Amino acid sequence: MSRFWSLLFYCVPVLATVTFLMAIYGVWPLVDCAMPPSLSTAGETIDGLFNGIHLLAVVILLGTGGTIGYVLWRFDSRRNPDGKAQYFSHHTTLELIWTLVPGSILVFLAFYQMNAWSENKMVRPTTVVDGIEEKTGPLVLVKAKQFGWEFHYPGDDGLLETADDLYVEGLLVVPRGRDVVLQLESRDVIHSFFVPELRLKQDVVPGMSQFVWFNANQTSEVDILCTELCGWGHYKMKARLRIVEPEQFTAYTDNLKATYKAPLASIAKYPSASVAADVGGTRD
Ligand SMILES: [Cu+2]
Repeated sequence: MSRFWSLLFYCVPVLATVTFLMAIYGVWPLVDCAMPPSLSTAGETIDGLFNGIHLLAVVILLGTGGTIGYVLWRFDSRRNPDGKAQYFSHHTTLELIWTLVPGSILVFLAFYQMNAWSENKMVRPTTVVDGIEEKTGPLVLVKAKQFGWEFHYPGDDGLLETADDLYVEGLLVVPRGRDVVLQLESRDVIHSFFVPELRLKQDVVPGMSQFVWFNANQTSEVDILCTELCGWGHYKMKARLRIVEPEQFTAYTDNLKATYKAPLASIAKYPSASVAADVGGTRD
């Protein structure tokens, strides 16, 4: 009976590894269970790191799991009815090995991924303005709230967080082939901005302005998800990301400005509506 239990428990890591590998390589029935194809110029680097670290973990798991499996099978009570376990309190050489080997792997990974981390998380892309290189300003201000996303674009002044900002709920439109910087803010609780196709994920914390950036290498339309359990409606906190050609993006923002102003223009035609305009204030 002890052999049965040993095998049963041993199945857990084996099944975990097998299903994980099946998902990564898209083996039926786990097709399309892993990350979707990348739409970001950083995708190759990030996926390379992910797959490399994953492969390393599989090799370590097979090594340690294989050793445990062999010991369970080779030295069980049925094969060794008179066997007695050897007792020793510690083993310096073994302890050095299992400290130094994982330690050096982690130190290696820390240095190996440093450039990818700094390019994607620490050092914001720059733009040259009047001969001076400066940090690229945010293209869109993203405001997360229970349970949706607002995307604020600059108005005619080209600046965010001014009175003529325009905002759209649930749809983020950005240009392809350009460094896009987003400013993330929350209106209430902690949310998390996640676009799997861009390999981009960032917690959105109330009271903080955070910047994330990407460069999309093709046009597409994908989901934006919240990956922080932010309340009862967390499951429905979604939006769409539409990546368009740069000229389509300009047309989109121009159109946004034009349609946004339209109601005020029509209000001006009707004298009685001017009261409403006074109460509501001007919007630009
Ligand atoms: Cu949320």
